[in-house]
Amino acid sequence: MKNALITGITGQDGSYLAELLLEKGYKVYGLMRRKSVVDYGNVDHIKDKIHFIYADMQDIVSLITAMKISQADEVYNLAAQSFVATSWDTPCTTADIDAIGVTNMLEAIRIVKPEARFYQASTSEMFGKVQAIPQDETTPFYPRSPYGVAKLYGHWITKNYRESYDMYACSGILFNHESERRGLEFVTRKITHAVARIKLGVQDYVELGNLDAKRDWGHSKDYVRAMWLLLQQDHAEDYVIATNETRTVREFAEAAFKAAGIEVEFEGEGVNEIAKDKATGKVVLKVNPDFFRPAEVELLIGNPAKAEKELGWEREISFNELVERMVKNDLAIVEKEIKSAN
Ligand code: NAP
Ligand code: G4F
Repeated sequence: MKNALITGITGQDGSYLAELLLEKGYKVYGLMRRKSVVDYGNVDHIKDKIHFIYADMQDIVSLITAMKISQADEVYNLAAQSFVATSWDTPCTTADIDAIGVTNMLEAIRIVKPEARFYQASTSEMFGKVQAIPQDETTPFYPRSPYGVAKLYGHWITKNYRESYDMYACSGILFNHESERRGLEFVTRKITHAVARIKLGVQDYVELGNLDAKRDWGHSKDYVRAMWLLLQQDHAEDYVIATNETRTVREFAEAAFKAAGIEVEFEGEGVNEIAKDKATGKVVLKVNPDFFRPAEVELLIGNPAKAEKELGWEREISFNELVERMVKNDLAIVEKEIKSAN
């Protein structure tokens, strides 16, 4: 039996990865942050199978202790302040967690068990103002947010520890991946949750920012399989994980409304753009400039050819299935809320 340590286990990816590793027979350790009300987040349903360790990415002592307790063979570093918009509000904390936190974890491994294998959750946000289309492992980076900049440090320090200490340390450069467990503030889940509320009559419209931004969206369940594959190779290398399809936020919204049985049409431009329900003429989407970012990543589309060829990875959940699963899940959640309120 192998031991795995997952930082960020309570988040979206951490929960799917924990399920995958438990299925594979790993003993799974997960880092938890202390909160005033105990909250297991997305792993509540499997909490009895996980060995929790209280720790924080900003506290290297707690990470050294976590390595001593877990004696992890594989460490998956998923913990992060992961919401790009907030990184302009808390740039220093974002850097402490997403940049220095990676060094803290790498040092803890180097001190306690240098032969442990290390996965770093790198991101397509590092490509930012893209220098090539599509983006692959050779594309130069140009981050556009404090989050992207901090993650770029995490990416390079991982490569540096691989080269300096011959550690098995690698990064998956993952493009956007969503799911039924996505945080409510990210645009996909914000849309599917609002669509469910609009469909069930408890909300009139959703307000969004830049509808022209393009993202390469996959499902988290497919992407955590890639994380595991990255740590099972003969030697450590970095890989892009993506679908090679890109869509605008507008297209995601259109697909989500359609999945709930609402056909929408868009009219107007820029901040005056709206979407109406074709059947009723009611406005169901408005643009609100408050949701625009100080600097935007306009277009992301990844080329996962290296991962497909060398890891045998491929995504199984299509864009339409992703949207349908998220809308169906939010319809069930909102329906339940309505019933319990009555
Ligand atoms: P998420 O749902 O926001 O989860 C983030 C996790 O990090 C949570 O478990 C959170 O714990 C934990 N965390 C935050 N600050 C911490 C700290 N100081 N110490 C310890 N734990 C801390 O994120 P996700 O979508 O699963 O993403 C997982 C990782 O992949 C992140 O590093 C993200 O930046 C990266 N990534 C995500 C995507 C994507 O599209 N989802 C794409 C590329 C890369 P609490 O529950 O205590 O808040
Ligand atoms: O859903 P988002 O907040 O995700 P973003 O910024 O692409 O970041 C996510 O993916 C990264 C991988 O590329 C991860 F590293 C990161 O941790 C995170 O998981 O925004 C997507 C796009 C942006 O262009 C944003 O400006 O949607 C646009 N958008 C338009 N209206 C909105 C909104 N985003 C949010 N969150 N809320 C809106 O109302």
